Amino acid sequence: NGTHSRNIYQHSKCGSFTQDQPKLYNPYTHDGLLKSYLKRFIPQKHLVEIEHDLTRFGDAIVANIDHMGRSCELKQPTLTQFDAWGNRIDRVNTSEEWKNMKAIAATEGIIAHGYERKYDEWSRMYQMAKMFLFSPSSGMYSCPLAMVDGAAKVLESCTLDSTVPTDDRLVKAFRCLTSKDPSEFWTSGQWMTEKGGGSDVASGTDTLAYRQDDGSFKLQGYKWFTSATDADMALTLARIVDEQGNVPPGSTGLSLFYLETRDPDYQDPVSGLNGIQIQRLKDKLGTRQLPTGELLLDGTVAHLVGQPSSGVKLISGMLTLTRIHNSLWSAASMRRLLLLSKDYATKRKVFDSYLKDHPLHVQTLARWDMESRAAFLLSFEVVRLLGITEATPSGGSDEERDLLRIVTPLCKLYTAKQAVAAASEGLESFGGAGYLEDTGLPTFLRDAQVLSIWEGTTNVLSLDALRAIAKSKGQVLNSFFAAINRRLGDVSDKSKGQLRSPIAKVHIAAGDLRAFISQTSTQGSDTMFVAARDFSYSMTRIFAALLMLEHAAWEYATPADAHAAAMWCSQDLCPAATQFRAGAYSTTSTKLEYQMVFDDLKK
Ligand code: UCC
Ligand code: FAD
Repeated sequence: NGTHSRNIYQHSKCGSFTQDQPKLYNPYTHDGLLKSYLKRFIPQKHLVEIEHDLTRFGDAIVANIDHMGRSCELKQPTLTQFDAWGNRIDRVNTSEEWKNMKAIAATEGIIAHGYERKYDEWSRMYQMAKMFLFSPSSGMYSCPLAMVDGAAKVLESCTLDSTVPTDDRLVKAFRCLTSKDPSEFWTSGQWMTEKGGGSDVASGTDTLAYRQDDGSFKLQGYKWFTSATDADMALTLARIVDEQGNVPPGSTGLSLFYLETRDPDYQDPVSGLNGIQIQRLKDKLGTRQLPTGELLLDGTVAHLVGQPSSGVKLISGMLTLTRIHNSLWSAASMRRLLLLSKDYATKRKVFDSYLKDHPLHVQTLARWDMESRAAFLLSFEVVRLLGITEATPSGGSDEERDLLRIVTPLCKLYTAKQAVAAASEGLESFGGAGYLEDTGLPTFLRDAQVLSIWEGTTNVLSLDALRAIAKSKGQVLNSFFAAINRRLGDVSDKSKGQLRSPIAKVHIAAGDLRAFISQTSTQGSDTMFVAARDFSYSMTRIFAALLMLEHAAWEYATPADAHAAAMWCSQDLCPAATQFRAGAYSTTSTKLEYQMVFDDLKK
């Protein structure tokens, strides 16, 4: 009674138990959703080749790349501003592993596949599937790659536009951004944020552009957040000063510029930089693998892209791509941590059973799984639409283009929030181990938090969804509801009555959303602005419900797919209508909310 047959606590012995750690499996072959999704959409003639490549790449991730990604977190970038003799050199020091990520990205064609379009409209799906596998193991290298993709998209559009004169520099930059040759491959920055504003770029930007005799410009300004400060080039915004010294104000006063950070024609003889000083690197909660800096532009030579005064509109093309990548990262990090947690549930024993045999733990994982499926399906739907608009002769139908425009901000804002919640749940699923730095797990939570901030915050993207609706005079909404109705009908036909109840819930939610829109439209635009976030959540949940049901109605779907869809549809799919009925957007409520929030600041 209470005696031990042998003393295991002796001298240096610390007990005989050690916990088996979670194992990373091939993230392609072990992600049933990704595999089945690609099988559902990609024609067999392409699928064989694509699957082969993704399986090989998944193996490489397990064998090497994931460890390199972890090293990027452990060997964070530093800035050396001065040399021993007092010269300003502004050198960003990055690890070998970080540099190797660039080479891997090039060789694997992680950007190139999207532009070579070898697999027609499915090229984007292939490219983004690779990105999906790479992201959580890339040591945040997927951030510069997202900006590479965004910049390539803008430059491709500009160089294809016959109304804009072809600029050889832009053609060369596009070639480098989409190259598979590591010695030629370039990364790009996206410098939009200044001290005065990251959301309200129009008010925040005071960088000035002075025209030079050779047609180029010199920039003077201060860029407050620049990720991947080691980039080869950047797209940035500035205001062109006219001959009288006048500076155009507002959004339409902004023009888009292209610059090379180390342009051979304009290099500082000591730092090698093109009129740029790196003032400091940001000390951040997460994304610590990534050098994010503050840049002083002092005579940086840059070249106008497109027409003057159309900077915001042009850079929106970049935002579309980076927002898609943000969604993809959200979904990928959710799925990756979940895969680790699933494995851990088979290894960790508590109260005499493995975690996998505790139904409450399984339910926790299943709810997280459901969220990750929705995030995945939303992200890949946007990718699918992007591929159609880029690589089909018609450029897609009006409905497909409208959906791409509206679902991009919705998907980014919703999946980012899901990723933060999932990362928190994910860490908890490992108990105390999830909180320990040397497990590598806390990185998931730290890095997830940025997803809802950069590339447009949740509120700003909710307002972008309203912008898309207003700009199209409501047409994108018509397309949205038309797609919901028609595609739900297809699901109903295919599923032969099996998904009747969740389908009915989506129809009801879509009806509630329509009613909400017509009721608020009679109350003026203020109501819609206050409701913007709930409205965006409603559209997203309804659209994700459609996607989950479509996947569940596919001929090779599993009962788990149907169950996940039913689980998703049993939540409040239209919180805007629920809140509206509760009076949440009334003037009285808005005034009281103001008091709730700010009364404490009164003396
Ligand atoms: O955070 C950043 C980089 C982080 C690192 C990269 C991570 C990548 C993901 C990685 C995953 C691992 S870069 C900074 C990101 N910044 C933002 O996202 C800015 C947030 N603010 C906004 O989005 C605002 O809504 C603005 C700046 C776009 C709004 O500006 P304005 O001045 O109010 O704009 P307007 O006047 O409404 O729009 C100007 C024009 C209009 O076209 P026209 O001239 O034809 O009427 C708009 O319709 O731009 C058009 N436009 C758009 N077009 C505006 N937004 C869009 C859009 N989203 N799509 C298409
Ligand atoms: P603010 O605009 O001041 O927002 C503050 C709050 O106000 C937010 O909660 C926002 O949702 C809310 N808000 C704003 N407007 C409204 C509104 N109209 N209605 C309701 N609510 C509103 N930028 C770049 O250009 N390039 C980069 O490479 C880059 N890298 C970054 C890297 C990191 C790690 C981080 C954290 C940021 C980076 N950014 C970069 C900046 C980022 O894009 C901005 O921080 C972001 O867009 C938000 O802008 P802000 O910081 O000015 O916040």
